[in-house]
Amino acid sequence: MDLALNNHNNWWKKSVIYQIYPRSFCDTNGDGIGDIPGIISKLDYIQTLGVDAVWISPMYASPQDDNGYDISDYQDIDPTFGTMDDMRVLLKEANNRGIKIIMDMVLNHTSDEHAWFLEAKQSRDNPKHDWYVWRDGEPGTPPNEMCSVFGGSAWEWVEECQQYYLHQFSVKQPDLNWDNPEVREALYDMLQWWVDQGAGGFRLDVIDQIAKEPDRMVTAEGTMLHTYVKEMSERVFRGTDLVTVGEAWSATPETARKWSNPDGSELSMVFQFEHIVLDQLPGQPKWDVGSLKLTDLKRVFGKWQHELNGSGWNSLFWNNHDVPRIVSRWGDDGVYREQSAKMFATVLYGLQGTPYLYQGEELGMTNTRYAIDEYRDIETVNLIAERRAAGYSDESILASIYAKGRDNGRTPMQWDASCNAGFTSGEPWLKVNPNYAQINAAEQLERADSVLNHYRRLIALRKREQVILDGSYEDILFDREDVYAYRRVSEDAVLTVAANFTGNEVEFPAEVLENAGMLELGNYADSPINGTLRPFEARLYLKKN
Ligand code: TEU
Ligand code: CA
Repeated sequence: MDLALNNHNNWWKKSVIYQIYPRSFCDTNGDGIGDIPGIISKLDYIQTLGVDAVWISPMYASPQDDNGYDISDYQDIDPTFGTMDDMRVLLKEANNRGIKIIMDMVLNHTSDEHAWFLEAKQSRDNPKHDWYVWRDGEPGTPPNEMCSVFGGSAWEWVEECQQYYLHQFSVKQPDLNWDNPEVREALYDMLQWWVDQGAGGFRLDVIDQIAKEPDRMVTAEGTMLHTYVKEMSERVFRGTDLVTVGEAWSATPETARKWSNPDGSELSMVFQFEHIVLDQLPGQPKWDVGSLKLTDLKRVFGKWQHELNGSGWNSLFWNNHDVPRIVSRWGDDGVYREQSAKMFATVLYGLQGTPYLYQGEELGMTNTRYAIDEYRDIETVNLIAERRAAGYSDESILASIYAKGRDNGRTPMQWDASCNAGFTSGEPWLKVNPNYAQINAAEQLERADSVLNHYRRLIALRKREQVILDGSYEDILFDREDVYAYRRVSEDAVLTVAANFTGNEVEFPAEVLENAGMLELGNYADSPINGTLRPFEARLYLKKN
């Protein structure tokens, strides 16, 4: 057996990480925005799920242009969410329950209202000027064609300096200059400060973009990238039991073996999106909607399972705050909502890697359809303006937003059937999904066959069964476009998963039962039908040698 897997420092290989989007989690003061006291009040709920760590999207001081991913002070909490004292209570209360808190760190950029940038933009000879990325140019003629992820040019003119600054994201998110050693030192000190406050780890936002080379139009995987990440790791992470997860849209299995090298030289694991963009049309923006081909999903999952086994570590997820809800995307958010939600869970939780459970996913929460002026996400708001100006109809813009808009995943958590789903006593910052009377935590906690209880069983299973951690992976009947089946094999056990990705009854592949053992978990209350998989049916078999 892989020795590294027994190392206590690798606790996160056996764990499930719950992600909280704090704005939408639980509001305690009636201002319509979730807050830290709200998170504290739900720690018992989180503990019930059996997760070991919680990643919380940014709550630092911020003008909230990108809901906190624009930080104006890394070492303070935004009044929207509470105070630093609230944060200390949260760290302590979580710790008392054996739950680690993973801080979401945005190291690629700050807010344009961060003290560093306020100084940097004053003049070219300000000591902080070089902390950001500047290029000369003429007003109206940016240095090159680089575009912001949220639309428009990635360059913004500053009159005082007669220069442009780079912003890969919104104009209020200027890029930090990692080539300046003072910047790196300041960030490492700040990270260390959070370790001293009791943080259990870090999720590193767009970490693959820190070493950008704008003159070559390079954003991800710049020449110095892994040198900087190694330096950061050496300074802050090494020899600790922190979990560090790098968000890297650009990652390939090859680069992932660097990011998550088992020697600990970079990060614990990589968080990459190859499987989750498979319904994107090649070369097209995410807004042009395609469909999923199941064999593509198998190919991508299989590739990552094989290529990282023993040489790296991956994150497993269907949802986060940037993507639509999986049941609405590739499952069924109507009649078979519960079956499809449990099916996705079953397929994912049998794989090697660390699963991430995004708030509401444990309830099978769905996408929403709002009026065009009810969306709040900066990416969506910019899209509406841009596409209207380009002559698109509101109807076609809405079709894209319904399918891919980030607010789909950001509607308030559905706690119970009371007004506003028990999320707030006030006016929620983003409308609550109207289906909360049917879909909510209170109801699912009580019901043995709920999506929530299915997740609890899967999380417990992962803790129990070593084969999920280190077994080999093989596809069963790869070519089938309706059924995903695979086998994980170790010396002492075989775990087999078979799942119907369609809303029809399909033929159950007999090959699944070769060496499969007992049915351990399924997503239908009544017993399986021989030779058939029902709509979105998933079965998990376990054999102990
Ligand atoms: O996301 C990185 C990122 O590239 C996404 O913005 C992604 O491209 C987009 O959602 C696709 O439409 C991280 C955060 O997760 C995201 O919430 C932030 O907006 C972004 O970084 C900037 O910090
Ligand atoms: Ca609040």
